[in-house]
Order: sequence, then structure tokens, then C-alpha cells
Amino acid sequence: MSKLKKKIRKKIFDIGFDSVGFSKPIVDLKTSKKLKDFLDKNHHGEMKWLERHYEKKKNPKKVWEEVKTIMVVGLNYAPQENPLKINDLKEKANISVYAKNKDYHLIIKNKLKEFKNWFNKEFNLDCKIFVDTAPVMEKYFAKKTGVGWQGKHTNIVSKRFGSWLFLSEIFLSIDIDHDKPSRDNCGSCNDCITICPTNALYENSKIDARKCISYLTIEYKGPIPISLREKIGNKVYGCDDCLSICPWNKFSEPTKNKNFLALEKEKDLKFFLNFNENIFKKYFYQSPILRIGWISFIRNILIASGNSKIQSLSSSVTKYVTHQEPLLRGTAVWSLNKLHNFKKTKLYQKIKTTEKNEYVKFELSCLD
Ligand code: B12
Repeated sequence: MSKLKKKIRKKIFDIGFDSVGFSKPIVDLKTSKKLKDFLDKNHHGEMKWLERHYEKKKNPKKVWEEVKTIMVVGLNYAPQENPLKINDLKEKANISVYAKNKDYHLIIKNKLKEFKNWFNKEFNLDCKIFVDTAPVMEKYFAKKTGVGWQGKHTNIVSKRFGSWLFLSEIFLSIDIDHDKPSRDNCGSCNDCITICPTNALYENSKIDARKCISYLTIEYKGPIPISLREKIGNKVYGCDDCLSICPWNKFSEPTKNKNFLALEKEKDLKFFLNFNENIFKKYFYQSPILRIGWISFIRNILIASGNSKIQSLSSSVTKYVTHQEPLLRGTAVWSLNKLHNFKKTKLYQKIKTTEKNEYVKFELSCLD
């Protein structure tokens, strides 16, 4: 290993990253074809930005012309407890591990900036830093640099950190000897494919994002397909089932970064049903949940409330049946019908005759 590489690696670990690897900035033809196939099948759903990113993803030089080396850095965010336990707590709002504290983008960006400043001073060279939202094939390069292999859940798995690594990249304009790619260590295990409540995963490492609970509760803004609602259970933001079941997690240690540890115990669904938009914004200040907005969040809470079958939630859900936002009216109708026989109520008769919105009328007709 060159002295330069040693020095850079040391700095990365000093800053607090847990894993690092180096690669040439080339995406192989097979991978670009797979990405195209994913897009052609419309498996990205409403995430249209993935189409716009296509050319750049295929060719990192279109992201930064000077790039000669891509460094992938991983940060362990393993939780202290297996998140699968929370699936059974029907009265609780189940928030995915990565969203239980500050937005990881902010935490990682700060660390990457620290590296950038150091690199700039030390070598008088620029570098580019990316986390998540840029047109970079993060998982492909993570595999290529030996940070981990692409598990059947499509995410990167590492022998040391299991399925709990955030990924980010540093583009350098200098050549550094690259690392060997990781070997695939999933073997015959299909636990992640089997556990997925909505069958979003198929074959080896392929996903139809439109079925993924993470997509439905975070990225998708419309009415969640009725056929998938019960499968969402108590999940109100993201899903970790495919990661949590991964047997490689038994080697992982809970993250030492306190910004990634859950800030509090799971809250009751009732607590969030009483949130208005202002309270939502204050409560989720600095959380990734802020990004989906109050309407999507309450939509998710209404679905989880319906799935809870806890009748005492009915009064809190009922107020959304007359809300000005059609998405919330429609979802509340579904939710109330799960909680009790809504069709037998006077309220149902009333809104059945007064509702004008086509989507809400559709939800009402589905109760017939
Ligand atoms: C879009 C996106 C999503 C979408 C689509 C998910 C997906 N699997 O692509 C949705 C919203 C569903 C999502 C969900 C989640 N995401 Co996300 N997401 C992204 C994002 C922004 C782009 C990924 C992308 O380009 N997808 C498109 C597909 C085509 O990419 P791909 O999986 O690499 O596709 C390859 C495989 O299908 C492969 N392939 C095809 N056939 C075969 C066959 C074999 C044998 C193999 C090995 C491969 C293979 O070829 C394709 C092209 O290379 C990345 C960040 C980034 N910039 O990369 C984060 C990212 C992948 N997400 C991440 C996380 C943490 C999550 C969630 C866990 C969040 C949560 N708890 O809810 C879930 C996990 C769900 C899941 N099982 O994927 C992390 C994953 C970290 C890791 N260790 O890998 C990333 C890297 C963000 C980050 N910076 O850390 N995400």
C-alpha cells in the first residue's frame, strides 16, 4: 500500500468512518445494463430523478471530469436492538432505524467536509464529496472497493458491520491503487427475500421499488395501493425488515456514533395522530422525516392506525375524514373501516352523499 493511501485511510478512520475502499471511476457495461433494465421496467416508480441521473451514474466523469479515483466510505449505524421486535407493537409508530435521530446526510456531510478541508490543505488539491442524493452508484462502487458485497436485499453487506452501513463517496483527481472487490457471501440464504412483507425483492439483488415499504412510506406521495396497506403493519417511515433479518448482523456492533442511536423509545400512534403541521415541523426538525412533509406522514400514521385494530384510536382518526386534504380523507376512510364497521355509521352515510372528490369517492366505494 502506498504511503499516500495509508495517510488517507488513517485520516478517514480518525474522522470516525468505519470502512473505506478505493476504485477506478469506471462503471462496467453489465452494471449500466442492469440499471437500464431497472428503469425500463419502471421499477423506480415515481422516483423520476433516477432517470435523469442515468447518464451520470453510468459515467462518473460526467459528475466530475477530473475524477481518477473513487473512495467509498462506510459508517456503521447498527441499532442496539433488533428492529424486528418493534413490528409486533401494534400501538406504536414504527420508524426505520436510520430516521430515529438526526438526518444522516447532515452528519456524514460534516465528516466529509472535514476530510475535504484536510485533503485540500495537505495536498493542495480539490476533491468532491457525495452522500446518497448524487448520481453515483454507491452500492456498485462499495462492492468494487471491497467495502462489502451486494446482498440479496440489494444493499451492501459487510462481514464486520452486517447490513448497517451508510455509504458515501469522495472523488479524487489523483490515481491511488484500487482495492479488490468483495466476494458475495450470501450463499443460499434467502431470508431477506422471504421476510419482505410486500414481495418487493426478487431473484438475486433485484427490487421493484414500487412495492418496497420504504418507497411507499417515504418517496411515494399518493394513496398507497389498498392491496399493500395491511402488509405495511405499524411502519410509518421506511422499513428495515430485509436488513434486520440478515444473519451477518450478528457480527456487527451497535454504532458508537450517538447521532445514530434512537433519541427516544417508540411513540404511540395516538401521539402522532394529534400532530398538526406546525408541531410536525418542530418535532422533526433536523430529522429526515421532515422531508416527506406532514401530509405523507399522517397518511402513514392513518394506515398504521387502521392496521393496529385498536378501536380507541377511532376518535383521533375520525377528524381526518373531514380534513381539507383528499389524501387524508381517503386514507382515514380506509383506516376507520379497519377499526370498526364504519359503513354502519351515520358519518359514513353523510360523507357518502356529500363527498365530491373522485379519489375519496373511490375509497368509499371500496368499502362496499
Ligand atoms: C433509490 C434508492 C432507494 C429506493 C430504491 C432501492 C434500491 N434498492 O435501489 C428505495 C426508496 C426503495 C430505497 C430504500 C432503502 N434504502 Co435507499 N437508496 C436509493 C439510492 C438513492 C439510489 C439507489 C439506486 O440507484 N437504485 C437503483 C438500482 C438499479 O440500483 P442497484 O440496487 O444498485 O441495482 C443494481 C442491482 O439491481 C443489480 N443487479 C441486477 N441484477 C443483479 C444480480 C446480481 C447477482 C447482483 C449482485 C446485482 C444485480 O444491478 C443493478 C445496477 O447495478 C441510494 C443512494 C445512491 N446514490 O446509490 C440509496 C441507498 C441504496 N439506500 C440505502 C438505504 C439505507 C435504504 C433503506 C434501508 C432505508 C430504509 N430503512 O427504509 C431502504 C432499503 C430497501 C432496499 N431493500 O433496497 C443505502 C444503502 C446502504 C447500503 N449498505 O447498501 C443507500 C446506499 C444510501 C446511502 N448513502 O447509504 N432506496
